[in-house]
Amino acid sequence: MRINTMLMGLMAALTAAPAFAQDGLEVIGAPVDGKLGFQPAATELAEQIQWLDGMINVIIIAIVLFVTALLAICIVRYNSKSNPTPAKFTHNTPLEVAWTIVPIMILVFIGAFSLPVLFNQQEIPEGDVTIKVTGYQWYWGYEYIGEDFEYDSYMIGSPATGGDNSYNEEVEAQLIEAGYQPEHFRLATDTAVVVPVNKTIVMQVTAGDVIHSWTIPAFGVKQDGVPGRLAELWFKPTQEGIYFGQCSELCGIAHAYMPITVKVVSEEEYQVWLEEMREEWG
Ligand SMILES: [Cu+2]
Repeated sequence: MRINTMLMGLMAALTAAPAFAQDGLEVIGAPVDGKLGFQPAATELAEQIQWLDGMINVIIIAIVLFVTALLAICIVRYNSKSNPTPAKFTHNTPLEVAWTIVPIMILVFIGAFSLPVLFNQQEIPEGDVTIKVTGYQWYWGYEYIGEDFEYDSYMIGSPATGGDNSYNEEVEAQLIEAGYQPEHFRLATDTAVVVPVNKTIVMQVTAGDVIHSWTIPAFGVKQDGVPGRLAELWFKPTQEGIYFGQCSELCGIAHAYMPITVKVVSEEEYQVWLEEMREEWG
């Protein structure tokens, strides 16, 4: 059954046409049905996080195997049948020292690798582009700092785009029209965050009503937006494409319907987009 499902998923993945949006951008950061693991890493931060996850997983698996083996040895060798007269000692100092020091060393080892990643995330560099994002019930507002425009971003299929948060033919038509595929329902938005590739983007994250959370998994970033506070995150996307995220802090009845779409474009395309926005809103 499980193998069947996996095979079917594989078949679907092999036969599906690559998802190209209207403007020639490929959808890179999106959840895929039945897939395991992370979305492709599109920033150095995401690469570091995914490497850390893999490394810690090796340690976890080794510990699980070791403890399971100890348990199995005890069950087989020291049950009442094979070991009718148990030993009576209660202490073994070298052993106790070892099982205190070894875990400390493992934790220090993990910390030595995870803390630099944490600092890299949390130390916000000077941004080439700074965008203030505000979470609302249930959409996102974007303000490009230093520019005269700001705009809101609604899920395609939400009431703001004439839908009722459910999927129907009209929504499908809107998705195709905007350059997405039907499977991008609940991920694609009517307007997207547009940023240039290989540039440092700083997002100032806040909220206007309740707590929301802005994330793009493929960038390895996630930050709660708290009303009255301004938090920051940063990323430097290394690959042009379309990336999706979803509000990640339960914020009310339509929490599932306020996705995030980021388009990473070339510097030239970004400048063209900026000009268009300035003309439209300036
Ligand atoms: Cu939300």
